[in-house]
Amino acid sequence: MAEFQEISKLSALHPKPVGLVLQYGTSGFRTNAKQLDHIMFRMGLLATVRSKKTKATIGVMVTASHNPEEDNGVKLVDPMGEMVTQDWEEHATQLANADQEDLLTALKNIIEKEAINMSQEANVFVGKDTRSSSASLSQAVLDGVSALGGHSKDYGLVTTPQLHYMVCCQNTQGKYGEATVEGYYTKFCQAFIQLTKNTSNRTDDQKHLCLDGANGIGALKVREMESHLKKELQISLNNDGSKGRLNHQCGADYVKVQQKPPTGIQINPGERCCSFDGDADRIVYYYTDSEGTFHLLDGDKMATLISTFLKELLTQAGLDLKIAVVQTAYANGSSTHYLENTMKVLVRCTKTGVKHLHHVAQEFDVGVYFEANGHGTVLFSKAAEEKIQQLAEDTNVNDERKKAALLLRNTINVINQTVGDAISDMLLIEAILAIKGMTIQQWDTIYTDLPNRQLKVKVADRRVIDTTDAERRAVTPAGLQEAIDNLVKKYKQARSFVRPSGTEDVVRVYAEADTQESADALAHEVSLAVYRLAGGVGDEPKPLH
Ligand code: 16G
Ligand code: MG
Repeated sequence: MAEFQEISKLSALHPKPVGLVLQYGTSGFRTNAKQLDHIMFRMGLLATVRSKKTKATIGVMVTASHNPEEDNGVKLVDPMGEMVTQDWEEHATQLANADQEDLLTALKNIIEKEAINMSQEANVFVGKDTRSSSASLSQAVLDGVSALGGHSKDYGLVTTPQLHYMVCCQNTQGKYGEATVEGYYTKFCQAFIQLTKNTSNRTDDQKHLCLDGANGIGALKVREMESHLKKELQISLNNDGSKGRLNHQCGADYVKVQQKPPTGIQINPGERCCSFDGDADRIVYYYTDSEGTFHLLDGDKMATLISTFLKELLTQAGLDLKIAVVQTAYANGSSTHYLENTMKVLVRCTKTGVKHLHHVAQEFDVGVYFEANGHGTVLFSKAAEEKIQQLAEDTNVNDERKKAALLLRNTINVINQTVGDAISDMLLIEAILAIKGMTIQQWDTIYTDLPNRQLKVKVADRRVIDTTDAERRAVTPAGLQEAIDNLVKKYKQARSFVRPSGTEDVVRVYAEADTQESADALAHEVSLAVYRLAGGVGDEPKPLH
């Protein structure tokens, strides 16, 4: 076939370095940008084939999120804006690792296995972040698409969630919104303005938000969006990319991991601040108090605020819809306790990685999902959306129910349901705080986080650790879980688990307890157990104090 000849010719321009093996990991391929040109070309091919298979538009996003500037990566977006399915992740790995001369065979294998009709039209949307390597890498994706005769649309610089949104808009024939950045701003900002319009006594102080854009794409896009907010949200944008380096001592990951404010930002006591990550699909909030102590409000705090707000509205609206919060093992024990025992909200725990949370959230009428690190959104079932819509239009309901239904409808519209979205999450949180007339300090005191510690342990092969129960228990190596159980028993309100990282060659250790000293000591002792029982390499882990 003609198209295969074209591939042979073009793939020679995007050769695979001999011996390089990469895996489609938790969020796609990610490594030093210099190693990715062939991967991009091949993902262009794969996205085209996936488009033919699903008879829908597929997205390809070039980004390495919170990684350093010199890295890059790529992830595929499925028709409804969700992450590509697991079996196609395997196809991606196969195609990426085929030797240059075996590429056609690998591609044909996928086509055959998936029974693809190659005469079907294909359509691929491509987006990229602000990394200097992203321009040529996204061109390689486009080359891959055209090598197979697919149509492509290059959105250029967009956030990851914006690309997810475009794909969903396109495949729902505009029902989700218009597939342009302008359409994105209009949809989400209009909903925000509707939500906050009856909170007229907001002062300029309350409307003010300090934002750390991680020197990345999120900053650029917030600047573009600002006029749509009609001063109802006044953002002072820091780390906007004009000076600092991407993700360098700033951004959501830095703030969460370091538990301190980013550099390049002047924070006044009590001021509400937030940080995006490098592709704007993660957000965390924070403030410093009058004593200069830093307070982080992470994904768990956001999930709690959002689910409380939604549960109250559902009650006021008299709608019997099933709401749940989906978390991972990293969720602070206090948040889970508060949600289950005070809020009486159903909580489900699942494996790390957005796609797992997204999947579980789909089981409920209203599924609020957040990772502690700030990845998350809310999903509404079709039935839930319809019920809310009907109530909002019903002329025979009392004012309280009506008001709640209208707020719920606008809440749905301010949320990017395709994937966690820092911009949309920010608008949602800002709207809730405005409606509730709540300060960030008041939000923070809903519950108090248990002190916790995360550590990494280097082992010869992290795959020796196998986990179960949403990564909360280790099945192998033998004796490890028993050792952890015995260590946990020594401390109050303690919990600990270990899991192999999906993005780094390490084993991650998490511990929480009633005091920071206990959490630190427990994390260290568990690290030692991992080192001894799971083939630690290098020096033995040292105590933190
Ligand atoms: C990826 C995931 C993130 C997860 C992290 C865990 C997506 C879009 N991103 O960044 O959700 O928290 O991996 O990393 O799914 P780890 O396996 O190294 O701990
Ligand atoms: Mg990200």
